[in-house]
Amino acid sequence: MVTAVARRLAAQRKEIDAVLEPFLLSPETLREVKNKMRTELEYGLKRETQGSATVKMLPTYVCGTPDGTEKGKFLALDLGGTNFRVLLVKIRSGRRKSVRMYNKIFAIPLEIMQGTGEELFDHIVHCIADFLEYMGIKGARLPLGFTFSFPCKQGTLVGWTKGFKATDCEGEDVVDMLREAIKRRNEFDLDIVAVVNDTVGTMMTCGYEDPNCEIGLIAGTGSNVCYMEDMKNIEIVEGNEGKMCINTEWGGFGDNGCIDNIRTEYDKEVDEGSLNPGKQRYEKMTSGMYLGEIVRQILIDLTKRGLLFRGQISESLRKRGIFETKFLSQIESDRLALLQVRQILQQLGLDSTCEDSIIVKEVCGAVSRRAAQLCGAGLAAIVEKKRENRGVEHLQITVGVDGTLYKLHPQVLQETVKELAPWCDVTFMLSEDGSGKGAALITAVAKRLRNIDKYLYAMRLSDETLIDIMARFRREMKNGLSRDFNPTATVKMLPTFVRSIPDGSEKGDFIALDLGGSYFRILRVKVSHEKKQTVQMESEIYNTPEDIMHGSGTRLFDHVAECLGDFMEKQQIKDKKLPVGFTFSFPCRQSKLDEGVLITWTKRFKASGVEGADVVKLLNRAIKKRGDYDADIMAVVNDTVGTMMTCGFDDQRCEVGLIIGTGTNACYMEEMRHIDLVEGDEGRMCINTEWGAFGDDGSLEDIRTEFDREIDRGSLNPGKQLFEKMVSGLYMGELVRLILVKMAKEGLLFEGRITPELLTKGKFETKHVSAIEKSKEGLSKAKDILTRLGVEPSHEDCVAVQHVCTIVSFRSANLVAATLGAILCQLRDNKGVGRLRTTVGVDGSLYKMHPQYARRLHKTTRRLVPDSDVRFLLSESGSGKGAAMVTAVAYRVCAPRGDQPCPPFHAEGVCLAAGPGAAQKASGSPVGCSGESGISQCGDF
Ligand code: 0WK
Ligand code: 0WK
Ligand code: BGC
Ligand code: BGC
Repeated sequence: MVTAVARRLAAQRKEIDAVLEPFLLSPETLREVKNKMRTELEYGLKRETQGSATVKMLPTYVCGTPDGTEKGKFLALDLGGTNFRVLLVKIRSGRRKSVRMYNKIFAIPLEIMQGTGEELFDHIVHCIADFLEYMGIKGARLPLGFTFSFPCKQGTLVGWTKGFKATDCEGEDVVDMLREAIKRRNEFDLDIVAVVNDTVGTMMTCGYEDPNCEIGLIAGTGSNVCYMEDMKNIEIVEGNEGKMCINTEWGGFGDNGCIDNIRTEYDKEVDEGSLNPGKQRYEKMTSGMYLGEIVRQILIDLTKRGLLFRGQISESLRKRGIFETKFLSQIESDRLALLQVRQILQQLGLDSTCEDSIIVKEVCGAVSRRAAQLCGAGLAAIVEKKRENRGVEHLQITVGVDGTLYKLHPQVLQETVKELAPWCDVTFMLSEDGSGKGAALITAVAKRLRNIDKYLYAMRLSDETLIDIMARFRREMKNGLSRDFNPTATVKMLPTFVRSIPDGSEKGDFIALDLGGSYFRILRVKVSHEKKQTVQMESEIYNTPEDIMHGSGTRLFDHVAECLGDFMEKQQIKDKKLPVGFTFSFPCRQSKLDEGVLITWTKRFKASGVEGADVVKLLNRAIKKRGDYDADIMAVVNDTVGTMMTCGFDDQRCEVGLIIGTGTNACYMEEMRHIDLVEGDEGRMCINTEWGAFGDDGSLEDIRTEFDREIDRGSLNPGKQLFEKMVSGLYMGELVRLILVKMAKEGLLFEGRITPELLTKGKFETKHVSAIEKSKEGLSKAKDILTRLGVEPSHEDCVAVQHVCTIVSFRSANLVAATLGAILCQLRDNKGVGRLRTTVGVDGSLYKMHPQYARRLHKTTRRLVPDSDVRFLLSESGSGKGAAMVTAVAYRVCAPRGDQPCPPFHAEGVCLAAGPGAAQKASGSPVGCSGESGISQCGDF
């Protein structure tokens, strides 16, 4: 008898073990789950796989954790967990740093959760009204932070989870739905500033106490985690600097079947019976909403097998959802005696024996333990990723946690993480105050940045606007090229008489002058031709004092001639009359290569008596006046042209020259047939656009801001070079300073402190903008720079100033991309090709020194002109080499066969276009060029 009972019990035991065995996950299995989770995390971060990833990795645009300077009064809503809470959060910063919260919990009836979206948001607004009434703050238009614990992409609901299924909400903007409901009620108004996920709110709440908290975990009704990821790993968001919080939405892990090997038939049962079958599979194995159901399914199965409740499946057991999370943990907790378990089962309408309660307890334990282990495996993948991101051997990190399930079973999860991520020392910090506090902290930061955005809104240019500016600039180019409109055109499209880029046959010994950028450089350029064409350069930088820049033209050119004399002395070539190429980086009208009539000064120069004069003549006069050396100025070129030629030396595709430095400008190879101002239709000529003057006719007024107008008013040439003043390095730092002064005056920065230094023009330089936008050390640089301006900046101030720098420099890169885009379209159409392949030679301190500028420019250009393959080639050696190349070409063309240099050269336009005729037409009379010398290489490639 006894043996028969023992055998039956043993058989029962065996059968129960078999049922529960799949819930006992081995360390290997858990490690496998961790690795699979890691793979899915990476998929979600990558641009090409993000679309199909099951773990969505949603960017939250939260780029920092609290730093204690947040302050103000905020309303917070907390929807999506067990309770719907409305909170009033008062945050104090500084020495009396504190957060006080008042909240009220409201029920969300099932019919509201699963009714229409309108009903749901009306219900939410009804609760808010009730709360505002209760707090006596109905009239206060408080800023609101909305914890909305569902997957949202930039505020748009991706899909409902957990118990929610309200109609007409998926794909809709949550803020809009709430705003409409508030409008419908028309009783109060709120300023909805931020929508955050509960994991993010939880991380921020804990981060307020522990700055090492960079992960937020919810193990509650639902299951999810967020963490601070390095921007460089987030491909779908612009920018590489700093971090951003990613809401993983790991609940969807396994929706592609990758963990089907551990899903049991009970899991499948629960999924089929859920509101969203096939979705949130991982969540359905790990979160409070479903664990009870899994237990119930197992109990039903065991009962059907006669192993439980005497094989009787009661009505109660058939009832979905009877095993709430709280019962689960009560039943399985060791503190509860079996009798009490039976009482709970009794309460649930389940008549049980002692054995039954032991089995039920076991089943609850197995299911919740597996949930905790699976959560641990997922979390281990995250902390391991953080360790790699930081590149450290051993990681110390805090995880902010919330959720009813976690609160009931913390150990197993922590042990699993420890086992699977042994190199990580993880502190679990239970969020005492829920995510409402976190939502209020985010609102405080967002409100601040938004106020800044309010100022800078006009500086954020959409692609639509950029494409429009591209079209406007294209029109200006056309006007500049046309004989009729050129006189009134703002973009002067100046012919340069450079007809091609170097073809490798240039050679000789040249002097190059490079005036107009940050430095005045004089170079000796030796182009030789052993086996391969090589270029040797030696150079000197000379200072050009402001009083010379602003003095008389005579003094300026005497200064240039003096420096040249000094250079030739040092080079011991005072006895030589070397051909000189003169890079003169200002708008000059030319009728031939060795003539440049200055149209107007730009940038820092204002020397008198030069505008309207030929700078070659002025320089020759200054040299002659000295009488201690002689030089043959054979070409005057713009720095854009010099840059194009310098890069053309290495890349024959280079047909655009771009400068983004003290000033900004571009040149490109235009078809002669489009250049009305120069005779002839054959071949091409380089056009110096002088795009700095774009908008001088008011055509950019719609995008110019009050700060741009202030810059212009305070400049050497008001009303001129308006585009340049929105873009280039001479003005960018000052633009930022003016914005900071205004924001400080409005109390948005430095607690309203304004110091004499901050009020001093030019005190905030463009190099400061570049330093502050540097990735890792940007904020500390901001602190140094702002401290030197005497404003005692808070961390928040530094974040805000970095934000201002980013928006100002971003606008610059976007505007240059728009005008460059217009030139690329012109080249594409000129060639009549569907897809343009070309190279842009670039130079200039802003492009070179600013950490993000080049990347942003490249990216926007490719977005604006998608049907083009553009290579950006940085000019390593400046435009001096290019000027020497132009001189070499001019020299080569007019040099008689053999190496005797030809007499001083006054060619009217060096034409290398195909066929002898071209030379004829260009100059009208044959001047030394034979017309047949190696021309085939040039013309458009
Ligand atoms: C409390 C947080 C709330 C979150 C909830 C999750 O304030 O934002 O949604 O925890 O836990 P649950 O209530 O779902 O167990
Ligand atoms: C270096 C070139 C020079 C040009 C300058 C522009 O050699 O011709 O004017 O770049 O950059 P900036 O010095 O104005 O930043
Ligand atoms: C939602 C998440 C949320 C989690 C915890 C999941 O169902 O998709 O957005 O964070 O539940 O509440
Ligand atoms: C000048 C251009 C020059 C550019 C870049 C502008 O101010 O007008 O000629 O190319 O600066 O240096």
